[in-house]
Amino acid sequence: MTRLQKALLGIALLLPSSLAQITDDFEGGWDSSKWPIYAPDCNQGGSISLDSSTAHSGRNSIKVSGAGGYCGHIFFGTTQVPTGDVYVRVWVKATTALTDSHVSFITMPDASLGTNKHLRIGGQNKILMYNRESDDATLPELSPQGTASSTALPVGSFQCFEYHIGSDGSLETWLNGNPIAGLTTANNPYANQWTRVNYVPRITGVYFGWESYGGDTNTFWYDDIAIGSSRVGCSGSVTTTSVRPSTTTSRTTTTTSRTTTPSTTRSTTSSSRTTTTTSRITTTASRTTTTTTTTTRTTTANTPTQTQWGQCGGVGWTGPTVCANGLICKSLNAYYSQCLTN
Ligand SMILES: [Ca+2]
Repeated sequence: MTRLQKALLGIALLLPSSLAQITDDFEGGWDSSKWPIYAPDCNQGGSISLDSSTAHSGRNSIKVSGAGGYCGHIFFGTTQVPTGDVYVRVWVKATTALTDSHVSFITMPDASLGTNKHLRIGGQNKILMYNRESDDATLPELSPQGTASSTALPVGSFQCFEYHIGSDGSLETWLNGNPIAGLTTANNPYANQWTRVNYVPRITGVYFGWESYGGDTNTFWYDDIAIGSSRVGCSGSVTTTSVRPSTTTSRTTTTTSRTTTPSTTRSTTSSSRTTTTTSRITTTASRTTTTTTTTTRTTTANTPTQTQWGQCGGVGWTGPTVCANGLICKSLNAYYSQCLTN
C-alpha cells in the first residue's frame, strides 16, 4: 500500500457514516441480504429477479414484475440510508407508460410520518409525482398546471432518475440530468399542498419496485443504484461491493386475501341537484385504511359542464363543477377534483 493509499484509507475511516454510499451495478448478482425484498403486509403476484435480458451497465439488472392492486406490490431495497441529505440515483426502465391511476415505484418508510407510512415516488395523471402516504398530499398538486409542471417517465429504455431529500425537507428531482420543476419544492407554485405542513422526511429505507392502487401492472428494471449523501449524477460510476454469489430466485407468494366492505351510503336530494356520496373502506390484512370518496352531480339547469380530464372542484376552484355526460367528478385531493370516466 502506497503512502497515498494509506492516507486515503485513513480519510475514508474518518468519514462519518452519514457519508457512506451504497451502490450496485448487479454484475456480481443480486445480493438479497444487501437488497432484501420489501412487501409490507401482503404480496400477491409481484416478483423480483436478477435479469440478464436488459441492463444499463454490463449484463445484469434487477427486474420487478409488479402485479395489480396494493397486494400486487413488491420492492427491493436497503435500510442503509445516510442521515441528513440523501441523494438517490437509479437507472430505471419501465415497460408501460404511467396512466391516470396512482402508482409508486420507489417507496421510503418515513419515521416523520408515523409507523408504516411512506414517502413515495410514482405517478398519477400520467406524470411523475411524490406522494405522502400519511395525508395523501402530492407534489406537484394535480391541477392542470401542476400536472404540466412535471413530466412523464419515458418507457422502453433506461432513464437516469435522481432525487435529493434535503436535511431541511426540501426535494429536488432530475430526469436524465434535467431538473423537474414540479418535483422540486423550491420556487414551486404547485407545492402548496405539499408544504401545508412542516414536513422534514426522516426516511429509514429506500425501496425500488412497484405498487398500484388502481390495478395498473408494469414491469420495471433497475440498475446502477447509488444512494449516498452527495450527488453522483448520471455519469457517476458505480462500484460493486456485492461479493456474494448470484441469487436468481424470484418470489411469488399468495398469502393474504382481500376483503372489501361497503360501510356507508348517503344520499341527499335537492330540487335540481342530486348528490351521492359513497365512502368505501378497503381493509387489507393489517394494512392502513384507504378511503375513496366519489361525488357525482347531476344538474338539469343550463350549467357549463367540464370535459374529460378537466378540473371540476377543489379548494379555490370557481370553474364548472359539473362534468359532461358519462363523466364523474372525482376528488383526487382537497384541492383538485377532475372529470373522469366512471
Ligand atoms: Ca448492471
